This record gives sequence, C-alpha cells and structure tokens, in this order.
Amino acid sequence: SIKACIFDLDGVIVDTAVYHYKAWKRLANSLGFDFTEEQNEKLKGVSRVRSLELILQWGGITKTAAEQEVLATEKNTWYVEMISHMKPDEILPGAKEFVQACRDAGIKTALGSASKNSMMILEKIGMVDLFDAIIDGNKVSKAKPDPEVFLKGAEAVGVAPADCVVFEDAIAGVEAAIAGGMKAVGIGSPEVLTEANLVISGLDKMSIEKLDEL
Ligand code: G16
Ligand code: MG
Repeated sequence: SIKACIFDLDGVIVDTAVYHYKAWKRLANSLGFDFTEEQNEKLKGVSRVRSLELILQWGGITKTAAEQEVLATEKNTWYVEMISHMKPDEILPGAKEFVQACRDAGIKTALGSASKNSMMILEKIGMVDLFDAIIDGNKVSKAKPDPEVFLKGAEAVGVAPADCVVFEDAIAGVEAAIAGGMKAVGIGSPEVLTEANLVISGLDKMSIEKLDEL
C-alpha cells in the first residue's frame, strides 16, 4: 500500500507557469525576439539553465556560459519579484486539502520540484509545514526524467520507492517517477501523460481511496 505521496510544485500545487512566462518573455524581448505561450509549455518542469538554452536556441542566439549565467540571474530576479507577491488563494483547487488528507491518513508527504525557489513559494502560500521533506532544484544535480529528485524524497521520508506515488503535470516528471520505480498520477490530460498510472485534472479529483486503487 501507499506510504508516501511526493508532489511536484509548479502545475500540481500552484500554477507559477504564468510568472515564468512573463519573466522569460521579458528576457527574450530584451534580446530582440519574441517568446510564445506555446514555447512556455515546453519549459514545464525543465530547469532554469536548460530553459534558457532552449529559449536562446529558439531565438537563434548564441551566448557564452558566463553570459548565460547573467541572463538566467536576470530572469530569476524578475520571477522572484513576481512570486514574492503570491498568496494562499493561488493554491490550485484541492491541493492543500489532499496533502492534509494524506497526513491525516498517516501517509508521508514530500515535495519534489525542479525549482530553486520552492521554499519561497511554499512560504507565500503557507504550505511549508505540510511536507515531511522538501527536495528541490537546490538539492539535486540531475533533472527529470532522471528520478533523482523523487528518490531523494522517498529516502528523506524513509519509504521504499515502490510504496510511493508521485503527482506530476510534466511528461518528464511522470517518466522520472516510473524510472524510480514509483507510481505516477498525472495532473493534466491522459492524451499527454500516457505513461501515468492514473490521470486526473487536479488534486481536487484525488482521494485517499483512489490511492489504494493504484
Ligand atoms: C518548475 C517549472 C519550470 C522551471 C523550474 C525551475 O518545475 O515547471 O518551468 O523552469 O521549476 O524553476 P526555478 O527557476 O524557480 O529554479 P517543477 O518541477 O516545480 O514543475
Ligand atoms: Mg510541474
């Protein structure tokens, strides 16, 4: 039976994609090209450095590693300014309730995010104390679909991977969960998250009973 639930942050607990989009668009525009919402979709769950590489590629621009670091920092400064205004009402429907339900049922909870800003977001939305472990971009070296972030989460809460369920909105995240020997619940559309054991539109559609069916 399931002993731990590991949650991705962006797209599962909150929707920060719009803030990433605004910050990346501002950066692209400052470099003389545009950045669309369609392109932003492809950056979900992708690390900051890799996202920048892709954006520069789409813009047909080459930058040195040192220049890329400056640009990534610039984007992050704009992004952090926006998320510093986040409020608990930005928690996605049912997310806080389901994480709490897990805790009430004796199931361990962990965060498994690519973001290096996860702590700030959790503080702003008032959910820091709902996670037994927080594993994010500051603690991992290999990006999803590598299972590192989820394996570290499982280890931190002392649960075997086979007894863990990962909640993910990105294809690479679902792949990471499966690669780590865990169950995966996709948040989004079944046509996209084909490898997931179950796909739901949001955590408001999840329940402890459904965990047992996985
Ligand atoms: C999130 C977002 C990605 C973002 C990444 C890194 O991943 O989905 O778009 O690039 O974090 O964020 P930061 O620049 O804050 O370190 P996740 O894993 O929470 O879905
Ligand atoms: Mg995500």
